[in-house]
Amino acid sequence: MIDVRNPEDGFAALRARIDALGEPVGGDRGEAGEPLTVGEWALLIEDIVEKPDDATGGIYNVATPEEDDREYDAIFVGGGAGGRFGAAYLRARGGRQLIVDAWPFLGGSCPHQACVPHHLFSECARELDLARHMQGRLWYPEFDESKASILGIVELFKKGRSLPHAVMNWQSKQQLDLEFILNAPATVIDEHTVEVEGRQFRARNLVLGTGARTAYPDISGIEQNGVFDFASLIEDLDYEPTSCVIIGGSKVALEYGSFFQATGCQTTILTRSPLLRTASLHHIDEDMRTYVIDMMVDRGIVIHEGVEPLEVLGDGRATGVRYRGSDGETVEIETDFVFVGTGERPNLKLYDALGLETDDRGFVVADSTMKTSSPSVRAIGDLLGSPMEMFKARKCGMAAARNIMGEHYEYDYSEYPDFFHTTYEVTWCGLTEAEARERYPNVIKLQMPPDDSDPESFPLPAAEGSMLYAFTRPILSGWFKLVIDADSRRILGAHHVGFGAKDAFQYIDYLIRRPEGWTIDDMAELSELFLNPEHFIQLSRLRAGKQQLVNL
Ligand code: KPC
Repeated sequence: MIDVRNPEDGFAALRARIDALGEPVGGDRGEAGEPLTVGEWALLIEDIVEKPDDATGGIYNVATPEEDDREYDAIFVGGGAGGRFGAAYLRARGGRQLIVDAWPFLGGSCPHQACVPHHLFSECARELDLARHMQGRLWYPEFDESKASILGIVELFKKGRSLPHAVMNWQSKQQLDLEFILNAPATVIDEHTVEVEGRQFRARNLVLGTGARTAYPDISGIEQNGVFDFASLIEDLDYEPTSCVIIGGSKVALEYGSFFQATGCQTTILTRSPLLRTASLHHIDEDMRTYVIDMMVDRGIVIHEGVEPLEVLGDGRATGVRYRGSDGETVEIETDFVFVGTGERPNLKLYDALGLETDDRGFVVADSTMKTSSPSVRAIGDLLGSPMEMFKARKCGMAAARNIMGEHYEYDYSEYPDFFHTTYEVTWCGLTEAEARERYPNVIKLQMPPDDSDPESFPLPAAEGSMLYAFTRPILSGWFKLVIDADSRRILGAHHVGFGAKDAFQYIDYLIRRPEGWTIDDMAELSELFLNPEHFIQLSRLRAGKQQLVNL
């Protein structure tokens, strides 16, 4: 056990342990009796993570009865995005909270195995794509695939991930004043009680936020070495893959597949459902889908849709995948690297004692206040199903906290801006063109490149991140569409493939979903920071003078 709250009590031993681990990054060393610095937290976390059989026990930041003797308003089981943000909100409202997490850091899978490495990989994919495309031109050397190592990039991430973890612990303790127990699994005893290392903690409410894990398909050979998901890729990869077969067509499959291919690892995607038409994704514009998939194929990714994976071949180590193609024929493909991207499911074993209602896919059922079938238990984030995105987890946590603190607050996450990466950023919100035409009689669009152009020679869109493509092979520089109801002049949907526009979609989504909406005329009033990556403002201004709106 480590108590990081009371410097007088056992703290010297902790600092001695940290001292023995070396210099913190940047020499960020704290004084005796002072709280741990970010650098010291990083050393401690890395030490624990690197030793799976570590006997350190829980890391406690729990108030003494003298400091706070109130009953807990909530115990957050899981200190990932949902738990941490929910706990912070509840604390900010004057409540008392406790987070319990089995990992030695707060922040959950995001900084450890999921969003943060994914963003690193997607940035590498984008850089590698440009370097490959520009090779031999300007100052770009011939592209050397041997230097674009999946293993090397995974190792780079693993070497650096303790620092973001450390920031989460430091911020939660020093700035947010949260109570937590880390590096110790929780046992849920009943709807008010959690046991940690033999000690029971009671609260008015439990908030469950332990996330989801990849759901492997039940096919022979899937448990062999050489088969990975987004989490085990980080923890277990110890060789350089030479080719990749991805089983599944989720966002993760598209994103990691684009990364693997960009490094030069020939990647084949085997998916039952057509890509980007899975039920967990909504509002995928058909033209956007076409551009995304065409550009993946352009980069050399092989995509087989409508197929059924039958077996991972190999004798303890994957050597190939056997699948039934869309024509019914059985096919074998050789590979030394199988990646599973079939979506995620929660593990609810921890909550057996609660008997929670679940849906037919195994997700917890909760109402819009996050309340489960057990009235004092709320569930948040990926436990509830899609969208399995950061904003939803964090806002679920906040919604749970607000309700626990006596406010009636409903969170509806049925509509939201969405995104994923290939070698591009793909971002969208609102209605597709087809959905808009079903609901409104007079729909127009602003689109680049326009339908009747030759995209190979049409040099827009172009902005930061796509200029070099625009001046060498214009079709690679992106695609976008703004969908507008010509009668009300309201913007109904926005769809973008390119670079640098993702942030705008956080705001566009909010604006177009306001009761009063957001019109082409409102858009034309904005001041574009030219070349603005999504081009929406200037194109709106070019058309807004027209009483009868038409396409552009
Ligand atoms: C640095 C960062 O935002 C990635 S890790 C986020 C974890 S948390 O803040 O708890 O949502």
